[in-house]
Amino acid sequence: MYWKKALAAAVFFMLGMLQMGCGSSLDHKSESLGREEEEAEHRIVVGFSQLGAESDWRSENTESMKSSFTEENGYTLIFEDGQQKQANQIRAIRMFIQQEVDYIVLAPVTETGWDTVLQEAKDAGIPVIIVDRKVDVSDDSLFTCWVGSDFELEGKKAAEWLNQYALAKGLASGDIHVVNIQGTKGSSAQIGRTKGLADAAAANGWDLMAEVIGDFTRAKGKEVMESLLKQYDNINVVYCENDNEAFGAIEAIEAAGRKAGPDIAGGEIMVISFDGVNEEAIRYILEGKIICIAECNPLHGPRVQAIIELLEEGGKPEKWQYVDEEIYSANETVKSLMIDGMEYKVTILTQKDRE
Ligand code: GZL
Ligand code: ZN
Repeated sequence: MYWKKALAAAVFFMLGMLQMGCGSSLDHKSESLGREEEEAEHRIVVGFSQLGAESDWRSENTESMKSSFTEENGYTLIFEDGQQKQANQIRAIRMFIQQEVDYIVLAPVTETGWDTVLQEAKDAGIPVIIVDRKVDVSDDSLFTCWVGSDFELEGKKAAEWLNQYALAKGLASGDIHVVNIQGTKGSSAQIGRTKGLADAAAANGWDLMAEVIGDFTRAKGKEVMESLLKQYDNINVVYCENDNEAFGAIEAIEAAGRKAGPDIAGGEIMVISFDGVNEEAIRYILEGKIICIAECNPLHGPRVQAIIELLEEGGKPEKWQYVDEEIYSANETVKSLMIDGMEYKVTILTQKDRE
């Protein structure tokens, strides 16, 4: 009876399909789960202790690290925000050690106080890569290598820009009345940038009236500038150790009825800054509110990834890896700087840089 046979065959076939179907969907599920676990096993686990989220620079730096250490690139990133407190960063490093990560990346909030916890990482056989600011440790073998900026050079560039500007405008050095709104006390960026200005002020005979901590934040920059304007009526240069402090300081300058700009002789207050990571900073430059910015490059992600890949292949990365940086202005008075025998061209920004 053909149709019965055909029906039986069809039923048998259907059952088989179902069996296959549900079986394969079950297999598929456990297979894909297994594949995921298998891939996870093979991903390199990186514990990143970021110091905080205090500035635009910091956000760009975090973004650069997160977009480098993705699962697609073969990594599992464990990200910890230290909220600008060293104790939180030390706790995060100890957690990474417990989790037996493959690498630890540390962006240290300040330079000192890392010896003990870095020794613990070394004893656990976990390489540590330092990014951005430096650590001041008794034994440099406590970290594999460092990637970041030459902060003192950044300070020298900004201060030399001011020196060339003053000379070009015929400003007497005694007529430069400058205040420094400093970054987080004890951070490499603060130490280097503060030294750059202080050495130039001493060498050029400028009146460096105050050095006050602004902690790299907009709020603190504004607060500090308000009190400096109450304290001194002859400030004509404000040296801010990052853009967020400069944005705050300019708010305070304008709230006090003054103007941020290049015309010192006309009573304007010239603002010098660092970073230059985003649109807002470029806008301030184009408006002349910030007269020059010594760039600070936040994009450490790809560099750290290359270091880890080199280490994975048994290679030995350079111990100190400095990133290249420019100096920006929209003011054409100063076109290049000579510092320690090296020439640095000033990048002159124009409206077309807005696009
Ligand atoms: C510099 C970095 C500084 C930035 C600030 O590399 O440490 O910290 O200049 C940031 O904007 O807060
Ligand atoms: Zn495998």
